[in-house]
Parts: sequence; structure tokens; C-alpha cells
Amino acid sequence: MFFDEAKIYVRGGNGGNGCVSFRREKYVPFGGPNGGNGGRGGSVCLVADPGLNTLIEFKKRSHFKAEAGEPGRGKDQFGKWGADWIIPVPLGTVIRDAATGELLADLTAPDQKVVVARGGRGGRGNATFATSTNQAPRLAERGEPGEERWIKLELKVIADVGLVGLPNAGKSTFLASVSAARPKIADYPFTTLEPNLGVVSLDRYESFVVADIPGLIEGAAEGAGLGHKFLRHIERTRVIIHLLNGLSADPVGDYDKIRAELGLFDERLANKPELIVFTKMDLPDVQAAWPQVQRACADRGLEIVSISAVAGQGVKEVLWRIDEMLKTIPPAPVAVEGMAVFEGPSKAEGFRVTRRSEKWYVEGPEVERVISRTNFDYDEAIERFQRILEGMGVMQALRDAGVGLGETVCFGEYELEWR
Ligand SMILES: Nc1nc2c(ncn2[C@@H]2O[C@H](COP(=O)(O)OP(=O)(O)OP(=O)(O)O)[C@@H](O)[C@H]2O)c(=O)[nH]1
Ligand SMILES: [Mg+2]
Repeated sequence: MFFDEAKIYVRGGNGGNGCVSFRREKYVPFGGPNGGNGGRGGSVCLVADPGLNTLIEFKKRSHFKAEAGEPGRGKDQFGKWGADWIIPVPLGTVIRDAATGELLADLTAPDQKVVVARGGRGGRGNATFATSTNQAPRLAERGEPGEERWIKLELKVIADVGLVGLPNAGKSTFLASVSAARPKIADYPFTTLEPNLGVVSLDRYESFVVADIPGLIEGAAEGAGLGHKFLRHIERTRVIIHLLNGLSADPVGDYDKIRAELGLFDERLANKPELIVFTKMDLPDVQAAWPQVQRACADRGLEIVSISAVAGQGVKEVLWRIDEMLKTIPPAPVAVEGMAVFEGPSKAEGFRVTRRSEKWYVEGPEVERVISRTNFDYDEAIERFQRILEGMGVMQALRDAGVGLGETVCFGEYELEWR
């Protein structure tokens, strides 16, 4: 089966906790704080690997978790960073957030890389909190949790040239005659069930990629036949070779049908430059039909040539003509919106104070972030936590809401008494 979609779970490693520690040396009373920072958690990244061409790997494995950062230690030792998890994916993989559909990246160049789940920051150790007024801080931060999410991968075949035509037009035969690809060929419709790619090498310097997709029929844009599902594979091709079955009773009528479908699917498909190729010219009936078809196309200003893929006649000419056309059209732009690195939800956002069953709740992404970094085992950390909340306006909001002395205020899973 042609596997071109996958859904995977990715999670960055947690940051290591910061450490509380003090220097202990002989003859040095009151040694200063020397608790090191925790290491950053590893991130999960996807990187475009030209050696791959399917997403089949993700059938076997769908969960990827990067390594956590190590905790900081005494003597100012910082925790080791967690290793990134780098997942190779084929060129042409489009990555979206599975929950929101947001486009995260479109990997179209070799080695292009995107971070899909950042590792958590390491917590700071107490050495960093020393100030002139607090020379022996007894607090450290916890590491932040790594980001986690489900992402959707979608593979788009990136070919320079797309072969379109009705079933049996001879698309696969053409691809087989010009490349090393060996698609299935048979004299019944819908022989091709999944796209085939082939590399055409004209000479040492000129080569391009051709995609053979399943035959299109009337109504394809609405989902009839198989073609619709694969039309998006030719969205990015630069040139279309439109093959007309030489044995058809009405090749020009066939042409118009397919053109109409392309236009219905996407106007941009219909506007791509195309070369019309009349096939199977080794057959006498086809040779007899050719002059009329040629004239009909010429009358409409359409460029058409005839070939026999079986006899290898006219094929080279088609390739050189295509090469010429490709030279006038720049490759599809590599960058699209949303590319590069995904920015985590770290921007300060509002918070909410609510009262539910005798308790107060403070909620919001930024508050949660602060909570995740606070190590509630240390009193000083709790004090610092309160100072940060004060700065964010959370404390004022609680006062405004009328929190009474001795009442419970919940921050995530932590409950503090209001004093
Ligand atoms: N004589 C002759 N037969 C050809 C030529 N090209 C294709 N055929 C035949 O036409 C039939 C269909 O060819 P395919 O290449 O499978 O056609 P297709 O367009 O890929 O068809 P689908 O995959 O079904 O859409 C096969 O029986 C081929 O052998 C040609 O140049 N000469
Ligand atoms: Mg085929």
C-alpha cells in the first residue's frame, strides 16, 4: 500500500531540576551556594532525508520521546543536556499539529530540519540566585516539562513533471521507457493504484523527476475514480505531460475532459504549462488518426507531439522539450509559511481567578509555566514564586476577588494558604 500519511506523538525531554547545595570546605565557614542548573531536555526534530520516500516507518512506531536533562549537582555542576531525537522523514513531508491543523513545516530541501517538540528548560540551581542581600539562597527551580503533542505527517511527492491522462493512456509505459522506474503496465483501466516516481537523466547534467499518477476520469475532481486522491501529488509539479490514448475514439474530447477536471480541482493545476503527447504511434490505426488530431490541436494553438513509448519513437524529443520548458520555470519556492522552528506557547498570556467549592483557583499558561519551574520543597522557592505572581498581577487579582485569610488558593496541583 502507498502510505502517505501518518500521525505520531512527540514529546521533548523534561528539563533537569536545579540543585540546592553549599560549599563545604575545611576552614571555610559559610561556604557560598554552589547548586548547579539542571540540563535542558532534548527536543524532537524532523529532518528531510532524500533517501526516504514513504512514511511507512511510522506504521511500526508512533511515539517518540527525547531524553530528559540531568539534574544539576553541587560544586556548580550543571546537568547534562538531554539528547535530541532526530527523526528522518522523506523530502516533501508536510507537518501539521494534529489537534489544530496548524502548519508547522514543509520539508522540501535535503537536511531541512524542524523542531516539533521542544525539550524543557533546565531549572536553575541555587548558585544563580545568590545576590548581595541573599548570599545563601535555599531555593532552586524545577526543570520545565518537555512539550508534547500529536503531529500529522503528510507526504507530497515532489516531482518536476506530472503525467496525467485517462486510464490506459500509456502513462506508466512512458515512465518505464524514460526512467529506471518499473511501474505495473496492463491494458485495463486503473492499473496504477499509487503514484510512481522516476528520475529521467537526459545527459550527465540534465535530469528531472517524473510522477506517474493513477488515471483520471470525468468527475475526478469530485472524487470519482482514483485520481482525485492523487491530484495533490501533481500540485507542485512545474510541467504537465498530458497523454492522449492514440487508440481512443475521441482523443481531443478526452483532452477536454481531463482539462476540465484539473481546473475544477485547482485553477493552478490548469494553468501549469503542459505538453500534449499522443501515444501508441507504432500502431497503424493510431498513425491513421494522428493527422486529424494534430490539426485539431494546432487550430486551438495547443502544442502536441506524437510518440511510441514501445518503439521508443519521439520519446527523446519529448524529454528535451520538457527540459526546455523546465528551464523557463523556476523550481517551486522552498519556504512556506510556518516553516523553520516552531515557537512554543511561552508568550505571557492572561490568567484566570475562579472560586469553586470553597477553593480559589488560579489558571493560565504563564502561571502553569511558573508553577512547573518552582520547586515547592524550598520555602525560598515558594517566596520567589509569590514574588513572580505579584509581578504578574496575580496577587492583586486575588485580593480584588476578595480572597480571605486562611483560605486555600490552588495553583495547578499545589495548594497554598492565603496569608
Ligand atoms: N502499442 C503500444 N501500446 C502501448 C504504448 N504505450 C502503452 N501501451 C499499452 O497501453 C496499455 C495501457 O498502458 P499503461 O501504461 O498501463 O497505461 P496508464 O496510462 O498507466 O493506465 P492506468 O495506470 O490504468 O491509468 C498497456 O497495455 C500498454 O502496453 C505504446 O506506445 N504502444
Ligand atoms: Mg499506469
